[in-house]
Amino acid sequence: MFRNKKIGVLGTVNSGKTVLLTSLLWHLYEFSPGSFRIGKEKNAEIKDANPVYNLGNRDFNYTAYRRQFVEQGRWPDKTQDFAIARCTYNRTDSFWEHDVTFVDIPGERVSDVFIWQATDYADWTWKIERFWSGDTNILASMDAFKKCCQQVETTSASASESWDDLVKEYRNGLVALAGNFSPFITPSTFVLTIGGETMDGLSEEDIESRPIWNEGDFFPLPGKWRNSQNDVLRSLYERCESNFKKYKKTVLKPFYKEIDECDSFIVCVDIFNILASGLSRFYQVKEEINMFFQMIRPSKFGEILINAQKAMNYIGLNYLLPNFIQTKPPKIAYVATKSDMAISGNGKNRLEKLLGDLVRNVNNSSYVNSKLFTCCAGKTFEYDPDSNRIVFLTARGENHVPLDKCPELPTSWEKWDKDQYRGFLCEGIPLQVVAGAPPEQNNLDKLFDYITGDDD
Ligand SMILES: Nc1nc2c(ncn2[C@@H]2O[C@H](COP(=O)(O)OP(=O)(O)OP(=O)(O)O)[C@@H](O)[C@H]2O)c(=O)[nH]1
Ligand SMILES: [Mg+2]
Repeated sequence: MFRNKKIGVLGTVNSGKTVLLTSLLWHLYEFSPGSFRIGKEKNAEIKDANPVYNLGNRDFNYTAYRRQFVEQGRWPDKTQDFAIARCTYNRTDSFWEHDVTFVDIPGERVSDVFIWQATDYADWTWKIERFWSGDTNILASMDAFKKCCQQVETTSASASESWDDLVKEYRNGLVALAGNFSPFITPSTFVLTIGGETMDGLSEEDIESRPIWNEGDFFPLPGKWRNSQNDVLRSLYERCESNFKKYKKTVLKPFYKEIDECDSFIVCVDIFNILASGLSRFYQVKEEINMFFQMIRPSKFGEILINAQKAMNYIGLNYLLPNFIQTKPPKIAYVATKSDMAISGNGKNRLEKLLGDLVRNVNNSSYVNSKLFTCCAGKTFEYDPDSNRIVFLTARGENHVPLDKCPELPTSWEKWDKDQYRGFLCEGIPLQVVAGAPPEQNNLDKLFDYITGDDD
C-alpha cells in the first residue's frame, strides 16, 4: 500500500530550495547509512528509491543538477519555473510504500499570492493598496505611480498616452521596490519572466523597455475608475482587469494548483543573507512568509465550507475530507538553510533562535504543526580555529581557501551591523563533492523524517 505525500518547497529567491531538494533526492537515491541517519534509532534505511518522471517539462531536473555538482562543482542554476520531483521508496522501519512529491518554485512567484487570493481585479487593487499604505518605503516607491493616476484623472490625454505613462511609472515603482527589498513585487513576471529571465545584468534601457508581463501589463488602478463616466478611465481599468484575469488563469493557476495540493511545506530561510542585507530584507522575508500562510492557511476551513468553489485556495486537501478520515494537520518545517556558515561554537543555536524569532507570528497557528530546523544541504564552509577564519572547501580536493574572519551570529534581531556579515553574500563558492557521493549534509535527514513522517 502506498503512502502519498505532497510537499511544497517555499522560500524567497536564493534561499536554498533547489539545492536542498537536489541533495535530499541524492541521499535517497544513493542512500548510505552513515551519511543520512533516519528513523527513531537513526539506523533505518531507504530501499528502492526511484524517481517517477511523468510531467515532461515540469519534471525537476535532478539528473542535470547532480551532474553539474559532480562534474563542475557547480550549484544548480536559478529556478526559472516551478518543477515537480516525485519519487517512490521503501524504508526498513515502515511497511508502507512511500510516494512523495516535492514542488520546487522560483522564489519570485511567492509574491503573487496577493493576486491568487484576490477574488477579482477590484479585490486585488484594494488589498494591495491597503498593504502599501502600511509601509512608508513602499509608499515612497509608488508615489510617482499614484501621482500619475491622479494626473490621468485630471488631464484629457488619450487612453494610449495615459496607458504608456502608467506602465512607465508602475515599472519604475517595481524597480524601486526591488532595490529596497520590499515584499510583494507583483506581478512577479516583471522580475522573472515566464521565459525565466531575471533582471540581472540588465541596463537601464533594457529595464525601460521591459514589460511587466509580456502577455499584457496590468497594475492596480483606483476602484472608482471602474464605473467612471470618463471613457478613458473606464477603458484603462478594463484593460488592466482583463490582463489581470488572463494572468491569474495562465500564469498562476497551474502554479498555485500545485501549492494548494500540498499537505506540508518546507520553508527555506537564508538568515545569512538577511544579516548581510539589513533590516529591509528582514521585513521582506518576514512579511512574505507571514502573508503567504495567512492567506492560504487552513484556519479558513470555515470559509471553505461557505464558499466551496474557493476550496482550492487552502493548503492541505485533508481539510476537505470529513473529520473521521482526516489525518494530521499540515506540517510546516521552517529551515534556516546553509547552516555550514554558522561556524562559531554556538552558531547553530543562534541560527535557530533567529529563525524562530523571524517566523514567530506564523508559527503559532494551532491548525498547522510546525518545527524549526537548521540545515546544510551541501557542506561548503569549515571553521579553522587556528586562524579564526571561515575556510571554504573547494570542489574535488583542491586547497582550502580562507575566506574571512569568522563573524559570530547576533543573539537577536534587535540590532546588528550588516557590514559585519558582508562575507555571507559571497556567491558561486563551489560545493565539495567527494567522488560523486551525496554532499555532506547536516539535519537534512531530520528534516526528511519530520516532513515525510506521520508523527511529529
Ligand atoms: N554554504 C552553503 N551554500 C548553499 C547551500 N545551499 C545553497 N547554497 C547557496 O545558495 C545558492 C542558492 O541556492 P538555490 O537552491 O539555487 O536557491 P533557490 O532558493 O532555489 O533560489 P531560486 O531558484 O532563485 O528561487 C546556491 O547557489 C549556493 O551558492 C548550503 O547548504 N550551504
Ligand atoms: Mg531554485
